[in-house]
Amino acid sequence: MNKPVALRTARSVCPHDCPSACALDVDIIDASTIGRVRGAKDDPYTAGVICEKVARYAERIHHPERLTHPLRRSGPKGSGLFIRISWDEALDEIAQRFREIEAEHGPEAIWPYFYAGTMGHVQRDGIERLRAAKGYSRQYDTICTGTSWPGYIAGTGMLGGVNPEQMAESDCVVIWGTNAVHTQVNVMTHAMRARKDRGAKVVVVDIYQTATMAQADMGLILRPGTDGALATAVMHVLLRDNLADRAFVAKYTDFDGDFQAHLASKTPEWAAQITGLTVEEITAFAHLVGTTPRSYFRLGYGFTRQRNGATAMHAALCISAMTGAWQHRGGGAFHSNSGTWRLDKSAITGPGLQKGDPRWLDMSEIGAVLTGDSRALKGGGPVKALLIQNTNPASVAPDQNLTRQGFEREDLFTVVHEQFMTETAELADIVLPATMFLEHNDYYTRGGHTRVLYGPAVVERPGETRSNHEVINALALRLGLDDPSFRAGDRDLIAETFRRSNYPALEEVEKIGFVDRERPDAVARFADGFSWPDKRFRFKPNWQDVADKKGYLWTCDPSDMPRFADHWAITEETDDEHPFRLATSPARGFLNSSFNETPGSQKREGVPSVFIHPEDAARLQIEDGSAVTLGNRRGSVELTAHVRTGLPTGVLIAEGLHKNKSHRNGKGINALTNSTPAPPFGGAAFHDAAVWIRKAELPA
Ligand SMILES: Nc1nc2c(c(=O)[nH]1)N[C@H]1C(S)=C(S)[C@@H](COP(=O)(O)OP(=O)(O)OC[C@H]3O[C@@H](n4cnc5c(=O)[nH]c(N)nc54)[C@H](O)[C@@H]3O)O[C@H]1N2
Ligand SMILES: Nc1nc2c(c(=O)[nH]1)N[C@H]1C(S)=C(S)[C@@H](COP(=O)(O)OP(=O)(O)OC[C@H]3O[C@@H](n4cnc5c(=O)[nH]c(N)nc54)[C@H](O)[C@@H]3O)O[C@H]1N2
Ligand code: SF4
Ligand SMILES: [Mo]
Repeated sequence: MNKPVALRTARSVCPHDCPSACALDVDIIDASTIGRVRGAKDDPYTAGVICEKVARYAERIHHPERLTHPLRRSGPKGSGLFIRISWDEALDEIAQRFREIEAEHGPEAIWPYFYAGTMGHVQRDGIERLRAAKGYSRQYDTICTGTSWPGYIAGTGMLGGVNPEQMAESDCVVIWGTNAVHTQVNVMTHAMRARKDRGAKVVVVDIYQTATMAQADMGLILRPGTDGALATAVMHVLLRDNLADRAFVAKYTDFDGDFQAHLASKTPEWAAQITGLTVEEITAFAHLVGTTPRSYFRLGYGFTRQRNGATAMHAALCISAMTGAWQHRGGGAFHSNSGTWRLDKSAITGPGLQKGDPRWLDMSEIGAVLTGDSRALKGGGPVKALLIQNTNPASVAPDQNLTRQGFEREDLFTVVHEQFMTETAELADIVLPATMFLEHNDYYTRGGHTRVLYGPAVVERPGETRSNHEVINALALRLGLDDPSFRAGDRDLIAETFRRSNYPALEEVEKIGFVDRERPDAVARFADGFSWPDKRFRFKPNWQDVADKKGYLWTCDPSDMPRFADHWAITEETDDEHPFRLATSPARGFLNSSFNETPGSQKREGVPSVFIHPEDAARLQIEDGSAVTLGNRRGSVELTAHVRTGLPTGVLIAEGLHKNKSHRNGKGINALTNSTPAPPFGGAAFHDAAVWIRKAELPA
């Protein structure tokens, strides 16, 4: 067959929850058909490179299983039996049920629930406007950034760092706790430029030999949840061997005798015991960053998905302050630029419409919330209705069996607005079909670079799909709300947001496709001081100050936390019954649970599998390809063993969120993960679970 010829190329933005926020060039074949998707060559961060799953986006947008009509459940919950209904029937029924529930139980019995399916602000966050105007229960956002952001802010005082394009000018790029080849391929573009052009060293810190580590000059494989020990030992060596930048430390940080005394016992020998690294590895890493002024610390999310993730992030970040890397072009640290956009989103989220002061329910604890845990419900009444957009909690949320039990409640009315019949949609009473990014208008931010990008509707939508924005507005009007924002179009809210934010006008932004929010280099590297009142970087974090800055809610007793940058031994430890530590690291072909429906990604990822070290496998008589069961107090999951080296003994890695039904017992990997909020402010410790493994009773 001949390849279809593109009619034109449209500029767009990848909407998915990946730090790269790539600028895209999309081949448009006809009014409703796309062809190849490519990374924009003229975008400095995208630099012509995108991941293969988005390059094949035609598979997702034109997928035969896309939802195209509203549906009403016609069998028991979760049976998958639905009948087609009209939009009017669907919206009338939702509005009526919401009104009844509100009348009987109050507005807090309704919980709008959303996350990051699209990262466009109008389509993602508009649900907040409806929530505010009705006084429905609030959502405390923790599932992704709950530990990492506070950990970073605890040091610098704000969420921003040196422009990641400068990785290309670094002499040593430290990729810490992120598998960038899988999760944000553009980090590799810039890091590899530095290596090619400048002979830069690339260091990767992870808990197994990832695809990213395979490209590194120095790979450090440590035991899960021990990054704080590595970081403090590195600082010990920097001080011991006179490699700390004493002048920087004196001028820019809160370094004092107490912290120095604290580090005195954090020897490489001490850290070797905890991390499983050798003294030589720890010392060599410290010497490398201590003698390379232009060291760039690219700190990821992965290592913060341990229960001690917030303190681990802070400790890793501290190395850059100890070496003074911040002063040098190509050096410094970076986690996310999400604190730099200076966007006033009130036109979208409607804080001025807020009714009452409803409770905050932690999204990561959706299982506990829906099963009536009074702590999770903040002492209030049960949740009787869910309105879900943009997320698939029946797959992605921790403690899946508890989550599912909640969704199966007969007295819970669940509405799911989706592109596909996900595990969550299958558990709904009403399913609404959603548009995709090329079918609606929005603007996008992500923490991985400096630009805010615009993505217009460029193809016709299939069937009766509607955008999130349209559904929120239609529901709001049916629920009697009359704010003009509920009659506005998506472009109106974008234009108004840009206006309130003192951005260029939408018409201007449309012409070039982006607004660059790059901050002057000196500002990005805190040359005038860090973002605390005394302008000093904090080795001694004050977590209450972090909470005050961001409105975080405490989930632990502050006095239980370490005083200084440290290793905090609170991960889920192994015992005789649960001798393995499991991490659920990301797969290359999937993005959380998105793309686990596309043929190309399914082919790349194969069956759900778990990596196990040859010694562990031999002891348990597990062979490569054996069907295995993993379990703990929360549940059990069926996987296929993949016996390989490149991970410590006692550690298991299960990459990716396969469909729950791709597992032999229909339970996804999150049946094993823990939803107890991580300290200090919540968050899900997805890579932190103690489990047992054995040969399965079910055949492979
Ligand atoms: N292909 C693909 N891309 C994605 C995603 C995906 O699922 N698939 N998810 C997207 C989303 S929502 C996000 S937030 C980002 C997240 O992207 P990342 O920042 O890369 O974070 P994670 O994917 O959680 O994990 C990254 C790495 O951390 C490692 N890790 C786990 N525990 C530890 C530890 O204790 N110490 C250290 N040093 N490393 C540890 C894991 O093994 C994994 O290799 O990626 C986004 N991009
Ligand atoms: N075990 C384990 N679990 C994890 C993680 C892990 O590393 N390990 N990672 C966690 C992280 S970092 C995150 S951020 C969460 C993410 O969890 P989610 O935000 O749930 O991410 P996705 O699985 O990508 O699901 C997004 C859903 O939104 C839908 N969607 C996309 N665009 C639109 C739209 O415009 N409108 C509507 N209505 N729907 C849309 C997609 O079809 C998809 O089903 O998962 C977490 N879960
Ligand atoms: S998923 Fe990430 S790397 Fe892939 S196109 Fe989207 S933003 Fe770029
Ligand atoms: Mo995430």
